Amino acid sequence: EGFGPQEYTGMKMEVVEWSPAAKEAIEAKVGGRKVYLVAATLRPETMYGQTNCFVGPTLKYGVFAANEKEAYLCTYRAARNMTFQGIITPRGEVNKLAEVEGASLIGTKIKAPLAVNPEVYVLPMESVLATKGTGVVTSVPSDSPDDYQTLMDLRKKAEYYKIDPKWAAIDPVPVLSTPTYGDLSAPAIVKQLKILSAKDTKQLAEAKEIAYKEGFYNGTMVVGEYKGQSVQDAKPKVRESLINQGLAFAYAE
Ligand code: A2H
Repeated sequence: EGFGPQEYTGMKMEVVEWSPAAKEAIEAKVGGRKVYLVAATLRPETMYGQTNCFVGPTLKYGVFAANEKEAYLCTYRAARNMTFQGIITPRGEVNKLAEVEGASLIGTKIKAPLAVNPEVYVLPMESVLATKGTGVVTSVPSDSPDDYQTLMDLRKKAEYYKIDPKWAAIDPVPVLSTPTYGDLSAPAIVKQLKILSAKDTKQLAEAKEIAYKEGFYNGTMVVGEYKGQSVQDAKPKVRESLINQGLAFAYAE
């Protein structure tokens, strides 16, 4: 990190059904456009295993016109960056149609491109940074220790987090297998490091490092079009295919 630009994949997750609060804040203002939550990920090959999507409950999000037909929900900062990358036109001009706080988005149902579970819900994650990516994080608890532990915390304290348990009901889905950790590496590493809460940030950083290296260098896909291929080979192919199908775009920062 910090050495040149980070090449994300911007996953377009179309809204299927707004939460009541988001509907109130957004629906009448988008001029009939389809709205997509845009999640920035470094692991496009894991999109088969999305089980939900995270927003920062206290962060501010906007809905930005991408063109006549589509609008993207993300932070203002990300939308502005997108205008300089030709993702949103014209260059440097941000057209904000609506704004909403992350907390209001919780419970919104969205499409999860490529995923074994084609529709998933928006949930809160306290550690989402306003200064990175789009402020929207797609959740893959099979391979991301942060996503896994946050999902477990939400399940344990659904009432405290004000979520309907059914929004957090999808279990981790095997995406890739590694010799050391099997096909659900994040849960295995979280257990090995005795992580108990998403607030164990130091151990989670270590878990993230282990999961990333193990998956990238020793992982084999167990699902999808590139099943049986190495993660290293599959990663750029999955990314290109998502972009060619209009389900994602390249986003750098
Ligand atoms: B990754 P880097 Cl399966 N705040 O996607 C906090 N985290 C954010 C974020 C934000 N504003 N925006 C993106 N991210 C997450 C998948 C994934 C990711 C897997 C495994 C590891 C992993 C599914 N979540 O990231 O600091 C996103 O989660 C570990 C590197 O720019 C994004 O990729 O390196 C990653 O952090 C980008 O982090």
